[in-house]
Amino acid sequence: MNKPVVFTNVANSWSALSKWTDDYILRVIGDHKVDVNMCTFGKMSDITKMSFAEYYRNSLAQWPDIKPETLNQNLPYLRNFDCFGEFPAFGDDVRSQELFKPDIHNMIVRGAFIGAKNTATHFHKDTGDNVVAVIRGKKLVVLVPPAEESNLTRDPLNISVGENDSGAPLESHPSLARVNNAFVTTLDVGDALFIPIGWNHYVKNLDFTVSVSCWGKDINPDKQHY
Ligand SMILES: O=C(O)CCC(=O)C(=O)O
Repeated sequence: MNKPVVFTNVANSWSALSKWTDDYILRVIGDHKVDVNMCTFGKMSDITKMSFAEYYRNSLAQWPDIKPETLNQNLPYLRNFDCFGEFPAFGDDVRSQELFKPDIHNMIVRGAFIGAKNTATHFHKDTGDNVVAVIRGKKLVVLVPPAEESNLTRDPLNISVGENDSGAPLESHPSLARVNNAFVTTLDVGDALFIPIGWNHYVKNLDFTVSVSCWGKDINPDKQHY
């Protein structure tokens, strides 16, 4: 399948939804050091290490010590955190891997994205099919089909789109000015979005959000499924 699909409420039965309380997450991960992107709207390479507990508590509190005028440039974001590899106790709490067929996707990679309201990930495309599932919070996702990739203008310093932004409508956003068919959706707790390989996507957290991305890859390049 090469079209995005929203699976509403698909994750409602996963134990993560009830089990991953602040107390539980902080107890399991605690002061483990994590790599955090310090400039959501700047260079993706600006990474700093901090304790998970410090990161998580500040994200919940919307980073009270960062000055509001620099908040959008400096909002830290913990992306693709290997919580399943580092903390096997989380392993079965999320079941998005079961949405993939092992004969097509013979390698599964999972990572958590945990961020304050307004944290975002620039337009990019993945190296596998992806299911993004929301465990807590709400996400805005903008998808651009492969046929429109050359119409996308990548402007990492000016990517803010959607709710609560400067008010510019999506169509007039500089990155999308030449795109004819962008798809926009919001994902609530329990929802999951299938993003096919090759589709560029921009993702923004509309609240403090915990989500899990699950990539299904085909590591035999001779097989063609798409
Ligand atoms: O949740 C995010 O901020 C980004 C997720 C994403 O882009 C992905 O899983 O490829």
